[in-house]
Amino acid sequence: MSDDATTAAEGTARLTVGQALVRFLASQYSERDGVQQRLIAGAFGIFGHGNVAGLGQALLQNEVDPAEGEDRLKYYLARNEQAMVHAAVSYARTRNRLQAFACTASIGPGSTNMITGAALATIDRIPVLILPSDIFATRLPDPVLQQLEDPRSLDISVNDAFKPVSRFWDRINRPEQLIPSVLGAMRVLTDPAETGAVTICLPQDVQAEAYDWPLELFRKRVWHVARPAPEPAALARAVAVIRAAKKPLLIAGGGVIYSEGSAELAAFADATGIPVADTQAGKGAISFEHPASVGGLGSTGNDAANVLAADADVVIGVGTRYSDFTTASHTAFRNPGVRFVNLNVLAFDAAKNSAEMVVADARSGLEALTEALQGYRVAESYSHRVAGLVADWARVSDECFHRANQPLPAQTEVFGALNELMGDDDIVINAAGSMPGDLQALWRARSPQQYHLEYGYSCMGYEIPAAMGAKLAAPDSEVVAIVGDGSYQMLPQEIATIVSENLKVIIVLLQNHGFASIGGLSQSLGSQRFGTSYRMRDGESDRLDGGQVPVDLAANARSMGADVLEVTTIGEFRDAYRRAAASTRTTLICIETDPRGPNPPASAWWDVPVSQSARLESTRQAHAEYVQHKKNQRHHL
Ligand SMILES: Cc1ncc(C[n+]2csc(CCOP(=O)(O)OP(=O)(O)O)c2C)c(N)n1
Ligand SMILES: [Mg+2]
Repeated sequence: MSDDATTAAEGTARLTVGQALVRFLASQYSERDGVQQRLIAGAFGIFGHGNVAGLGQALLQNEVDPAEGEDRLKYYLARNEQAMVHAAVSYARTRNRLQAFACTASIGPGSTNMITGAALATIDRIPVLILPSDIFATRLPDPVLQQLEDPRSLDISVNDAFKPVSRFWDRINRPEQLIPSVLGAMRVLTDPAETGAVTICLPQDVQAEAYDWPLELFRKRVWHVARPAPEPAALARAVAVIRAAKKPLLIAGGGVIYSEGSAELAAFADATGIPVADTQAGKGAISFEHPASVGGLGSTGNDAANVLAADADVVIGVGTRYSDFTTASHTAFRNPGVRFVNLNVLAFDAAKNSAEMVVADARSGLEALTEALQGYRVAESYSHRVAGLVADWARVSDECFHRANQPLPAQTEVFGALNELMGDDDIVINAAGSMPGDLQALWRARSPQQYHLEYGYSCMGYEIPAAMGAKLAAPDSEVVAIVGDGSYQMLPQEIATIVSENLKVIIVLLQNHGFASIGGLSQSLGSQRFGTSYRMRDGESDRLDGGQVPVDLAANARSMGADVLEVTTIGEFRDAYRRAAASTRTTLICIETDPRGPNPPASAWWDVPVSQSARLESTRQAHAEYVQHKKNQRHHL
């Protein structure tokens, strides 16, 4: 952090903690590559007794009667606290982590509703500022409504539950504690290695307490988002490993996109011929049209990437955290001598799989690697093999995209239509269900922004609020949330927020009356799809195996102000998409799809443990298969 041109003002201002926080947040900026922008773009919130008179009053005053020189911190009224954190995360991700949102909630349930969102942010390494309200610092009226009372310690509140899911956690028990706290919070939000959920708990009395703040606190501050360069010795070690490689494979993770390193990745692939596979967060880091692009890798990856991974002698992981889906639960890399080179801004990730570590920004690291690898190129024969595998998979993808399944369309046909109809700068959003797997295997991303899959936390319900966040971040892009009927029923209510903000998004609802994903998984593990489809409880069997539940999700979306188009065929879906794209209003397109797929052919495994002992024959069989798969699992030491 360094000082901007503004001069330090003299004197103090008497403000409440809430007012000081709002004024401070409105004057924070981020900077990378010479571009400055507001760090905290706005605040989502839901008020209750914990924040209505503290932070709520401060946001009101900021909106209607700001102090001289005080910038606006725009307030957005969400419908659910978990959802507003999802929206905030989606915003920050779409802005490549250079801008974030604050989220304010009341004490108790309002605040704990945000824990899921905080976990998602921290796991996905996306900045979000979480402002839970907290119990009275004075403790005079204890126990207040919604207070957890811990007989062992009066210093514990429900907000302590944010600690394991936050990269920074603090509680402001006295006004002046706010000063080091907000400075620490901004540092973590803008540190690419440390970023995630940043939580500052605000006791309800302290929020309203006045203090004489040094005016200097509110001057414009610019937080420089670093691009650490690789250490020369580490670079040399990595280069030596790569130069010896005959069958290398690069894995592009989300870090490439957040560092805006796509051009450098393409230049690296051009120069070296090294094939590039992608993770859920990294798809689009390289265009699918690039000759080195081999697409999705791992449990839900495609055959081309997985065949290359199985054989690779050197795996170069760039900006990836190597989730189990990427490594196929540590069965993807089968070459006995395989070695890893990891380029990551976070040493924790760079060290995975006993790699040669290059701790650096993805973009500056790729640039340095390309330069240092001059003269190195994979053999022609390897490039031919890559091209052949990619062409084979393209044929499989085309089949999945256009299979004319009967009587219900396969969801892969919906994805094919979207992939063809959406523009390069449009954004497709998804997070959970059977869809991420199909999308990872099939989607042909043409830009770093187009493919927005939340697959670190894979949180059902992320999609609709995330569409709002992405639309706020990229107003000129069409934003399309693909949502399963299960996910829809988790968190549909931000449609009302989207409508009230005059935002236009498209929601594609895939109705298959339950969990195609977990249903299929259940069957493959011997659990017979138990409890995975939405059925009425049957009076006679007393089980959930009656008729379909008569829930009308289209009517639900309509009730919140969305236009709704209900279609049955892929032809109708294409027409509906064109209508939705041409409209200025938020539109939900509902289509019933086949819960049994067909899905793209699987080429890798995922470790989900099967009961070691069971009376059911289906479980015993599945366990026998499981034991076979486990044999392929390995440590990379
Ligand atoms: C919040 C949350 N709860 C539970 C899960 C576990 N889970 C993963 S997919 C899934 C079912 C998703 O159903 P739906 O949205 O209809 O998608 P489909 O499986 O039918 O494609 C469940 C319960 C999850 N990922 N997130
Ligand atoms: Mg479903």
